[in-house]
Amino acid sequence: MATQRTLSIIKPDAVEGQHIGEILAMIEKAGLRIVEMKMLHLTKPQAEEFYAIHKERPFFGELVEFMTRSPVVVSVLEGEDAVAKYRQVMGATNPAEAEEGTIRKAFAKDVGENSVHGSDSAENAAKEIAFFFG
Ligand code: D4T
Repeated sequence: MATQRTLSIIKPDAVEGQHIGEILAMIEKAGLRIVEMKMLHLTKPQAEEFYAIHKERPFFGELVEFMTRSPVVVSVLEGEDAVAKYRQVMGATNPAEAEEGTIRKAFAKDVGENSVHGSDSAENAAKEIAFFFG
């Protein structure tokens, strides 16, 4: 597998819970390199655009409200097979199904407030990185 880049978001619940440092440590321990990073407070239009693929889903309104509740930490991670590797580090979308040792097992409350986002393909990673970092 070649070197890839993926986009990570540490979501409002994890920032509010003061888990930024622990999550970044888990990312680095997995062998992923943080090559860009910033903290920002998403606006409603930004959150709606980022999650546009989910706009017909029943949870869309809640998702946008949650993602704009307080600041997030956005970063670009680089490494061998980074997209799949970071999704392993994150754990399942529903923390009740997340494996021991994953970020969501450690910090996430439920499927809505699930602490982190990671791109789900190399193609989406490129789009999401461009969305935040140009
Ligand atoms: P993200 O996109 O945040 O990395 O999450 P996943 O890739 O793991 O999960 P997803 O695309 O299926 O969901 C996107 C986003 O919507 C929230 N969500 C999801 C929710 O609030 N209720 C739900 O029932 C589902 C399925 C959580 C993540």
